[in-house]
Amino acid sequence: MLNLVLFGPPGAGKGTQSEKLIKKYNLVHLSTGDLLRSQIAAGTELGLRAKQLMDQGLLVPDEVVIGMIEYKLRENQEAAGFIFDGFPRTVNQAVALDDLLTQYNTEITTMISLVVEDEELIRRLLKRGETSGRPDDRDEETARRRVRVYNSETMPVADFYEKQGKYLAVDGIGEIESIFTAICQKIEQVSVKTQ
Ligand code: B4P
Repeated sequence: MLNLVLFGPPGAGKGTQSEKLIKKYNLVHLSTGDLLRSQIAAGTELGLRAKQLMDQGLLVPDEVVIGMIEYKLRENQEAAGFIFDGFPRTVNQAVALDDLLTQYNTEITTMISLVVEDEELIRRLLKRGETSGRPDDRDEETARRRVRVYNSETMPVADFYEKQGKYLAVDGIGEIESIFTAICQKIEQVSVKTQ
């Protein structure tokens, strides 16, 4: 099984690259951002609570996102593997993910971290905001808050995987296609090693 964590700050290109990776490796895409946005669109109670936090650029509570991932893993037990996009975003979520995967006799294969400097992230988020209609992309203050939250709450997740020998960094600046090629090369190196 190939289980990837695609990691990186908001706007690093996790969603963009995930779309390409799921096709190439036949993986199930689990994006907590997308799952939360579909709860908001459906007007559920969970969605309404999540929206208040997401619109401000803050993280949704761990138990909410862990519960969503737990449900999706149960629903996709026949999958060839998963790509976790935007999850885990805290060390608590990373611990919970390891526990959940152990229950299914599997584990994270590797974490790929997309590295992009803060000012480029702000530029991308505000550009996406011109067309996406996403409230969390609309103004600079919120975009900057999201990057700050990433640096304080999410960055420690990289150490968590580094200690397990599973951290791989990829430069997230450049053409989408060349970043995709660099990610695939990392995945293939890891797959050869684990065969
Ligand atoms: P997410 O949906 O995960 O959103 P993201 O960080 O903005 O996106 P991503 O990195 O995928 O960017 P994309 O490819 O679209 O999270 C949204 C919110 O949900 C969070 O702030 C939080 O509130 C909540 N949430 C989600 N998961 C959570 C969790 N686990 N725990 C708690 N809360 C959680 O790329 C961005 C833009 O850049 C696009 O416009 C794209 O076209 C462009 N782009 C991509 N690659 C490019 C490149 N190489 N060059 C130039 N532009 C590029």
